[in-house]
Amino acid sequence: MTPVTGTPSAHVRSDIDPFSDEFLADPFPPLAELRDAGPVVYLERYGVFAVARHDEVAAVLRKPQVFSSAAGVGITNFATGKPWRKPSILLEVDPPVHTHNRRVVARALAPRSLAWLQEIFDRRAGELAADLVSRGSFDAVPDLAEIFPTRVFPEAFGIATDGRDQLLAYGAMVFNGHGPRNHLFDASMAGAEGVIGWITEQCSRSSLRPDGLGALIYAGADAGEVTEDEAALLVRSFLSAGLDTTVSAIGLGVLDFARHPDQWRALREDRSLARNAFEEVVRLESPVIGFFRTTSEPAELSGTLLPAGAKVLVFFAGANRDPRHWEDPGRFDIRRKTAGHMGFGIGVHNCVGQVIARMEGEALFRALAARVASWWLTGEPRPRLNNTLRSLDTLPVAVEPA
Ligand code: OW7
Repeated sequence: MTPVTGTPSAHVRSDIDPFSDEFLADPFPPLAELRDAGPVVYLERYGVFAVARHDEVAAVLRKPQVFSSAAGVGITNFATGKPWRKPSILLEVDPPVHTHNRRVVARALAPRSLAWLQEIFDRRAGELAADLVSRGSFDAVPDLAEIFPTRVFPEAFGIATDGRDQLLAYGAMVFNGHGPRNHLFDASMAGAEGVIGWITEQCSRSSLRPDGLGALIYAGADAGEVTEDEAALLVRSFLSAGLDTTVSAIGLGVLDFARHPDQWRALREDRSLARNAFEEVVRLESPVIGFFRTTSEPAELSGTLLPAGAKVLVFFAGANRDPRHWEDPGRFDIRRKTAGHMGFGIGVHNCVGQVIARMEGEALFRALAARVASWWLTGEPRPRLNNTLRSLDTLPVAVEPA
């Protein structure tokens, strides 16, 4: 089953398991090990290759014709294994199909559609921040990180606004679904039928408010660029990738600030740093740990020969803390030059929603900076394990009002 017959000996082998609970709870020490082991490492346990250095991550992502997404960007090779859901026509495709579909999606995210979003985000961020400050202490995961994106995204996109639980449950399935069929995947699939039914319903034209971003995807169907079924799948991409990712970044960002009061003070003194602060959180924390590519032909990568049909795990989280590229990569520095980080990926598949993600993060950090003088951790934060996403399960905090 593993397409690695004739494996060259040039690459190092490792028994690190990137889908174990220990790895997912804190991936950075084993990622450092993988970076130091070599530019390309063979993961014996799964019969896949991995890259965790900045240069190799960038090199793979810049060659989509050799390092293909069409066999899936999870560990399952669609040539030999069955995807758990109908493949995404945005994420799990290559050019030219990808180029065409992405253009339809990108139109919905054009800047002219986004000016009114900033207004919604700022207003909702202000309301939420004021409410939390008045409470004094709360759990920054369910009461903040999970609330904000699940409130503003459905409002902006034009779907039902009471679907928080379904949206988060679906995101957990989608991101666990890129890993092996382990206990995390199985647990996230509990109650899948109802959740998938709800999501599928939201993807139909009739569920989308005509003034939301989602309706702009169906404009592509009206123009004959995609079929009605394809438009529904493109909407599904937004509901798959647009919630848990921002929830994760916001939760981890609050934790970063709680642990680094000097950085919070800097943001309070100059709120125009909010945008770069969010970017630094995405770099430092890498909500998406990594995705796979599959070689479409034998390929050379930093002196290592990869056979055709090989899965390569591309660690964004490794690249984002590679000391070969970053100065003091583990330091949270909201003034840092963050350009070149891989938190949104790079190349043709780079995050199509990153403009919205940044707008959400910036709006929330800015609103909090205006109202929160300081953060205290009142309990131990706990990670929420997922095969592809880093996030928190609980983050008990108290805030001192500004
Ligand atoms: C999709 C953040 C990566 C994703 C993730 C999961 C699903 C999809 C996209 O982007 O359905 O296109």
